[in-house]
Amino acid sequence: MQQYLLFSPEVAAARAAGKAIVALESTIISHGMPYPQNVQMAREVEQIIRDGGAVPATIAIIGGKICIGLSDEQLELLGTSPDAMKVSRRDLPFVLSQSKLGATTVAATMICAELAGISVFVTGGIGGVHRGAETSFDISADLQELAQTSVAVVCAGVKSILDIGLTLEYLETHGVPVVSVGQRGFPAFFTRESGFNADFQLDTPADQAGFIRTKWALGLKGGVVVSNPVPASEAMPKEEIDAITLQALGEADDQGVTGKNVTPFLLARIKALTEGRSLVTNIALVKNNARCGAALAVAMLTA
Ligand code: PSU
Ligand code: MN
Repeated sequence: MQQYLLFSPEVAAARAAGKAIVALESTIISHGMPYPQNVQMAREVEQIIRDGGAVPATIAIIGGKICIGLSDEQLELLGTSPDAMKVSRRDLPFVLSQSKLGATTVAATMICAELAGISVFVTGGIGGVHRGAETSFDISADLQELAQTSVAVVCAGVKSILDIGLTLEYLETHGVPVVSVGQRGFPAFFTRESGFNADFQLDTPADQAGFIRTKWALGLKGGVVVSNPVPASEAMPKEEIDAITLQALGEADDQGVTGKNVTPFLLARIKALTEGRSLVTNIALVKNNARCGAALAVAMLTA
């Protein structure tokens, strides 16, 4: 597997020095946000991680390699290429063997991070069980990955475009612990509360790192969801986002949007329907997660 990995000079140096490294996904850049905010967000998030004492490793598939750590030009390429593929677990062999440009989802980024020996990964929101999954069968591969791949994923919970209750049930069935930071409630991405609780509240990076180390030391493979609520000053009004989510879901249904296109469609529609305000919140919560993830990665070194 190592033959497919290509480390950037910054990440290679961090590995050699035994520094804390934080993985970042690239679907959020190519399919989650519009240009140029996507590339600007990616650069700022990387800097927040550096300022937090860790080294950022944004992951993507370029030129037949799993790139761990990207140059400015590579970030720009991902942010501007309309043909960048959204790559989940099933797509990895195709993009690699065909030397396509691939942006990795939470699932694929977890796989690549584990291969690269990186145990902490920061994103915005994870995929989950979609509303109506009992007929569509639409359950994100992110959940299966959390069940089997040993990487801690720092996120702001899951969006209310998903069925949050069923997502938590699925994670419980697969033995994936959901930890929350600073509150007991499990956050709903744009808002701080979802109406559901996380399994465990662990506020300090040392406690989070101790929990994660203990899970893996027991031989309990798989991920941990570290859910970090959006700062109150940046959260969206719940009534507004709920109404807009319903409208976007209706439009997806009417237009027959299915499969991997569902999540990008909903994100783009919510952004348009909120006149860009959802994007401001989205960027703020990713940055907030970057601070949390950098501190966690540093704490993992001594846990
Ligand atoms: N949630 C977001 N922004 C995103 C995604 C999810 O707020 O960009 C992306 C992530 O890459 C996640 C993927 O892994 O969508 C899930 O897609 P799907 O629902 O098709 O599994
Ligand atoms: Mn899906």
